[in-house]
Amino acid sequence: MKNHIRLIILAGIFTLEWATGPIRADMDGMNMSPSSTHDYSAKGMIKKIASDKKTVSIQNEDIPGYMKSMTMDYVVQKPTELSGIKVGDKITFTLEAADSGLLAKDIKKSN
Ligand SMILES: [Cu+2]
Repeated sequence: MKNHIRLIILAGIFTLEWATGPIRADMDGMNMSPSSTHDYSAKGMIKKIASDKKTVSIQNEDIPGYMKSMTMDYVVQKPTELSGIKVGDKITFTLEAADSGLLAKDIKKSN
């Protein structure tokens, strides 16, 4: 969801609206704790790869305690990890959630 990164950045500003209104509904099931970096092991499917391989869109399976299954854009830590991987492939990856946004690392093809 494209709103996700923006929500992280603006979480502090929109805390009230986010807790009570329509913005929260957009990312229901997602725990966006501010001011910390966390790694989550994740599984998913590649939905889109930028031509420079620096960003990727991944439909993730549920990540307990963080977010439900959804498709989101990630910055790729090491674009070389995407060689041999194409749209539609199932992968495992580590999702690093930081204040600055979402990073996908340790991307590996799975079965
Ligand atoms: Cu999300």
